Amino acid sequence: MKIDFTQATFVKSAPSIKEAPQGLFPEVLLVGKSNVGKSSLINALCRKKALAFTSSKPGHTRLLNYYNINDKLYLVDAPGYGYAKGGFDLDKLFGEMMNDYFSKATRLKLVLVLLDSRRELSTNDIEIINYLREKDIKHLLVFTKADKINQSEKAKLLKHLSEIGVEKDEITFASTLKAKTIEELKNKISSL
Ligand SMILES: Nc1nc2c(ncn2[C@@H]2O[C@H](COP(=O)(O)OP(=O)(O)OP(=O)(O)O)[C@@H](O)[C@H]2O)c(=O)[nH]1
Ligand SMILES: [Mg+2]
Repeated sequence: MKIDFTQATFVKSAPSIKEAPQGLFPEVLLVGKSNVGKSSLINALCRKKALAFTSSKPGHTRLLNYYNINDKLYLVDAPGYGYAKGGFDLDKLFGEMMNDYFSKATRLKLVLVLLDSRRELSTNDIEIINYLREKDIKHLLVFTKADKINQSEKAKLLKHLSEIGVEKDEITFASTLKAKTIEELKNKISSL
């Protein structure tokens, strides 16, 4: 199935899955550490500059944001984790919101786990990947900001991933600056 990602509209921001839109379409959820590039990736996929709100400061997205893609699927932008400031604990929000989400989102088809190409996986990242594996939820590890690493850094990362048992077809690299990587990701999403 070919999905036209440029036909994208914002549907709503939900403080919890209770307020999510009626489950008309299959859902693809994006999760990842705050500032990893979730909202930017949505904009790149949809070729829109400001469909999803991005920020250079972490902790921006605090709601589940639903985007309707071509009346074929919802992309769901989740708050990031790994960031606490000013009495606001993003990890707590993420944990509670996601527990609820995973138990109720019956149309969830795929989780994109975003990881920064330049950083090692955090404990949070590994916990989420293990959780998805245990629950048998289809997922793809998307290494973001791939424009910031060179070939030898990429090779090193791939070696590390293979050592910790991550399979090649579980991984994709993405950069908002490299259209080819965005096309590849679209094809992977469409084929699922
Ligand atoms: N060089 C480069 N920068 C990127 C890329 N993707 C995102 N960024 C930058 O990373 C920063 C964070 O991006 P966001 O998309 O707001 O990150 P987020 O994961 O939605 O963050 P939260 O909503 O806080 O969880 C912004 O300054 C983006 O411009 C990329 O592929 N390459
Ligand atoms: Mg965001």
